[in-house]
Amino acid sequence: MSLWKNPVEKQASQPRVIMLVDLDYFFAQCEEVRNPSLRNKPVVVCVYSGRSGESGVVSTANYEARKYGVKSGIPITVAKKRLANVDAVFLPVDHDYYDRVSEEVMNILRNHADVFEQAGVDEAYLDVSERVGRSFDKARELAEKIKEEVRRSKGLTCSIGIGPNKLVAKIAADSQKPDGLTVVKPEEVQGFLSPLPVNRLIGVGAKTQSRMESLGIKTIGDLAGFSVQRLVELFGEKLGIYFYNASHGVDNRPVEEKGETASISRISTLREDTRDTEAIMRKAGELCDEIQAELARRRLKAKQIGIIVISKDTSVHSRSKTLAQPTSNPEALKKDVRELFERFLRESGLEARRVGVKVSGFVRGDSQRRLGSFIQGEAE
Ligand code: DCP
Ligand code: CA
Ligand code: CA
Repeated sequence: MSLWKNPVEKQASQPRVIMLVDLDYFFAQCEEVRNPSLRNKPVVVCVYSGRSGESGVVSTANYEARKYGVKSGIPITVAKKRLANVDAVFLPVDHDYYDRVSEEVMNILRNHADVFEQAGVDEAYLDVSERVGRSFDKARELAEKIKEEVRRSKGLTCSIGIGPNKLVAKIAADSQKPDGLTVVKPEEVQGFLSPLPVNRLIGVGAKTQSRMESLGIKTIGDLAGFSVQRLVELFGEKLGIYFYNASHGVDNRPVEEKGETASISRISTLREDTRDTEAIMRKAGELCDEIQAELARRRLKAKQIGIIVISKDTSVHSRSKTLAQPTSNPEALKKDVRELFERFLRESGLEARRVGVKVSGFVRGDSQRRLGSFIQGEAE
């Protein structure tokens, strides 16, 4: 089989420079930002199951609490015991707040990437190859700048890993926390990975780890000592080849903007209930401007545009159309939005209380590549 003859996929001919930015003790750090008097105290963010006062698990804890062995996933009761004699603070999760902070940080990060991929609520991959001229030293400077900007504007610390691919960047970010910055140049990859325990590789859970241990594989270096044929015999073709590549620090997955939302929408309440197109357009025009700013920031154009009308009786109505040309031009957006509202007012006798504008069917501003499909969520 051809895969066996040349199992290690070559790294891309042009070396890439990939960054993984991960916010430190994220939910707990958000709580510290909201209430600075929490700093220096153990802070435990909890998912209360609601069954009884203290049933549930720890979502995350700040580093002060981690000194006492409190971490994600342990029961709240256990955390309370470990912090029994300490002035610790237990708080319920507030996802809306963390999501807002996350979005603001992601907007900062996105601005520093050639290609941006959000990989979780508190982490993102940035392909910065072009903007640093493929220099790892320049990438380190950029990372320091990013850390400073996130700290200055949001009050948050993060840990950054830089490597020639996602796999190395992620492991590098994890290797020094909190407030870490770890750069692994291509020639340093094998030396960096070899001493680490195998379970630092994605896909090596407790079961695989104990299986590997019985084969004498404790570190990533041990794994790298196996031939690909042997690993395929042991773990099957797909996993065997993956383990072989991963243990040698090879990972060709691109950074992709697949996490991008499928639509951007804004909605707002009118001064008073109305059927007047001009009154509606004063509000809807503002919404178009906000959407245009968001499209510009993400360097996107939209191919579908829609309006939402919520009437006095709270019923939700929508109209949408596909544009001949993708656009991010605010005047073009407003013209289509006006048409859609006029159509709605012709077809319905209702008064509008809240109005919304939504765009979707994104293509990149500089090409026609389609990014997401149109999701039609509203009831007619
Ligand atoms: N999270 C959770 N339950 C888990 C793991 C995580 O609710 N078992 C939530 C809370 C975390 C957030 O996801 O704040 C991000 O997870 P991370 O794994 O990145 O962990 P933290 O950011 O909390 O800590 P670290 O400083 O180790 O990154
Ligand atoms: Ca984190
Ligand atoms: Ca994370």
